[in-house]
Amino acid sequence: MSMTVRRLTRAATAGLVAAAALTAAAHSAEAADTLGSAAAGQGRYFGTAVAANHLGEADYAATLDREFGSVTPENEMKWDATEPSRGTFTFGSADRIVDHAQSQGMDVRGHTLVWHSQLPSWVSSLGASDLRTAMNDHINGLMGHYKGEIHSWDVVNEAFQDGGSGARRSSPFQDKLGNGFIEEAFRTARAADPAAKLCYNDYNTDGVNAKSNAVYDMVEDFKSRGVPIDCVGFQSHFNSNSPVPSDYRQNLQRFADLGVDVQITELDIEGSGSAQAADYTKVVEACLAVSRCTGMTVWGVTDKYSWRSGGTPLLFDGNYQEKPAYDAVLSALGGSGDPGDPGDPGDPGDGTLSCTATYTRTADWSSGYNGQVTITAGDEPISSWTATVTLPAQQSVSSLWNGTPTRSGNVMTVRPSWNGTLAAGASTSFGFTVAKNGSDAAPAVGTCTAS
Ligand code: G2I
Repeated sequence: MSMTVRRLTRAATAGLVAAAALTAAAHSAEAADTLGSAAAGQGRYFGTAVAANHLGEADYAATLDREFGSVTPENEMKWDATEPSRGTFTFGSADRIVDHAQSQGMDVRGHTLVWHSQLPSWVSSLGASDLRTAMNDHINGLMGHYKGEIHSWDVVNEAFQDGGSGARRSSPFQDKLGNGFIEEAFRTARAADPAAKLCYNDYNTDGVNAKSNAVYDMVEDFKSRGVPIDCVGFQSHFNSNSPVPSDYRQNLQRFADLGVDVQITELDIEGSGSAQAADYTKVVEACLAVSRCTGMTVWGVTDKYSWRSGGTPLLFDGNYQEKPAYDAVLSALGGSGDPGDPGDPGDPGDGTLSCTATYTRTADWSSGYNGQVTITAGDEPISSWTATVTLPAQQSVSSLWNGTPTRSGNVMTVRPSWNGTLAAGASTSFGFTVAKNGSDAAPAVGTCTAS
């Protein structure tokens, strides 16, 4: 799509955005807060990563449109998606997301311009001088296409190595252009769209450590020499191996003190129930405690489409029900839930019996693993539940506890043993041991039904 056409699209959608705002205002007297509205009340945005191919799913779009004020295309703006061969730009999927966001009055984060991953092989095979030109052309191509339409761009992503060294990561850009490639990318980006905030984005930089120190030194150097940088993104992918750091707030604050905004850009936390909810609370509270922490983005709408779906790391389960983590985030943002909201566990309900099932891997060894499925009743008490677990073809279950399985091929239907009765919002779980037989893939947990 040409620049002109994109501008027309923006103008045409302005009317729709105004109409959506009116509808929202008309509902506000009785409606609960949403993540986006509660965050806006704190002067922050609350966003999510979005995949273009799910926008046609009604529940996905409804949840996205209701709850979030900002979107980040999960893969659609990456180099392999936007410039698969040199000089040929393809914006179809990214345009769908940007158009959808604009029709809902949402901001868009651009992710990402210069990254070693999802990089087409034609880029990696260029010599230094060609690579420099290609990098700048790519930045100009994307930022030009979306000029004036992107709130913040992740200009450079993940340029530092993991581990203790604080060194730069080896990549075609680093290896052929040297340290200066990051600075050059930011200077090119500033000229391409002066209105966009320019961010450096990375993971395992959420606490104070050698990697975040190295990024800190770079930002300090950029600020002292006038290299244009406006923000630092902290991806914040957490699980038991990489928990929310105790010095998270302190780390965000020290970057903010350098004179840049900080943003939580790809938040997800593996787990379930109250432990996951408590971790989400820590993250939201850390951001709210830092005045230059301008917003948070979770890395997906629903657990079922997460890049770590087995770890159920998001705020909505696979049936788009609000998880305890959702309630925790909303409350940390100062919002209040709707007492009639069937997604709020523990709320008085409308008589509909429901339950959700979430899966976690609780132990892992070379030939097998233990899985656990947590069943949580909806907003009415239930006396029984049924959940299905579909195993990858090679795998087999050797034992199962706290549930009664019936098996059909690789699908197990599990009903309660002693634990069918659950109060509204209460949970139980069953566990099982699996022989991998060469496949380490996660099982799929189907819809929970309650009676
Ligand atoms: O890995 C998690 C994130 C770490 N920070 C940068 C982010 O850009 C990154 O996102 C993930 C996406 O969530 C995944 O969806 O980046 C992955 C690739 O590096 C994405 O996975 C890819 C798969 O590897 C491909 O096989 C698939 O074709 O998603 C592609 C599109 O569905």
